[in-house]
Amino acid sequence: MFLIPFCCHAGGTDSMEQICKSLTLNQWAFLEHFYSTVCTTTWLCDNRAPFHLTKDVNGFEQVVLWNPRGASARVNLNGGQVISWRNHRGEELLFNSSKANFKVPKTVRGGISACFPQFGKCDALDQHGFARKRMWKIDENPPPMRLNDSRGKSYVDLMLKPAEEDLKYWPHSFEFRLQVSLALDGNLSLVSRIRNINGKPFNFSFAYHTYLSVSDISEVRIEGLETLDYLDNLCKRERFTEQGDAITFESEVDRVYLSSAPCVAVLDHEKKRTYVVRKEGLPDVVLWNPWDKKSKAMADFGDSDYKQMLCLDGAAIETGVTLKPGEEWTGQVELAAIPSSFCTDNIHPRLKLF
Ligand code: TA6
Repeated sequence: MFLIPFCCHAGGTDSMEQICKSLTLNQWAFLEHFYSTVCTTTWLCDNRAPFHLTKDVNGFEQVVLWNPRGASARVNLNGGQVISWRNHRGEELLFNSSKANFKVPKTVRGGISACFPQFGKCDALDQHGFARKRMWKIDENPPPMRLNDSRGKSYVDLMLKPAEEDLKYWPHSFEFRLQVSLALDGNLSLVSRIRNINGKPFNFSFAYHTYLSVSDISEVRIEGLETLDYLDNLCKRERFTEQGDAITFESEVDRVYLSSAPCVAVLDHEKKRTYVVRKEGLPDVVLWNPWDKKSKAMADFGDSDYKQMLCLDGAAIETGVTLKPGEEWTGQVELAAIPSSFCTDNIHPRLKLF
């Protein structure tokens, strides 16, 4: 028993998964007690569970987060990209393309990346901005967050400042702090804080480009976007109103839903799993599936990969965000993956508020 926290701390990731699967309920109860008392007071005085800095198989730096039940998340310092989120059974919840290239330090097609300072491709900036292409640093001493309950969470704080090259195309100084955390219940949260340290106001758009793993896209239903207006990227961003009940997929979808409620659910019938995405500071939602034709046109995407994924991004796109000098913006998402013996009416009580 006592080995488990130490495995976690020392980064024995594979054996940790094996050990977690073999634990009885009583052992879990003991472990939780152990974490909330002994570990947190002897290792870290702020009650957080430790994170582990490691290198992936290609030698790139990666942060591993574990929770005491065996859920985990992996964050690449390159791109500040969350590349994996697993539940306590070791099941991967994020999609990574079967042709994703992990060998070069660039954005991997999959996972979750923060798109900043633009979502899409409007001007000289790269598609979805440069933040996901830069090397992030671990921020050892971030300013405290409003209402941040770090108890029992495993989390890492990352930081990005503009490179010389970025200022040529987007001449605004900023500090971008990203906290990725894994809670005791296995929920994954990303909190971005972007501060204007420029002499002038600036405007940006933003999205957490989130590739969720699903069993079969034809069996998936989205709830929480009914009756909303959306911009259709397949029709030159023309504005439409969603007519149907829950959204299902039968062909390519590439839309920005405007001003949605804080909760959107993805119901995966085959897996009997529901993802609930809760967002704050992010009025819009991007929904994307490339379907068969576009899949074949993407070099780093398998021809049939579209069947096992969809992107559902909490975003601020239509009006973007304007920050005056010295101002800071916060945008966050919390992702939960819960069994589908669940109805939409229960979304709100089952998820704690930010
Ligand atoms: O709306 C989502 C979208 O912008 C699509 O148009 C598609 O291009 C997709 O994102 C791809 O993004 P990625 O950066 O993952 O290639």
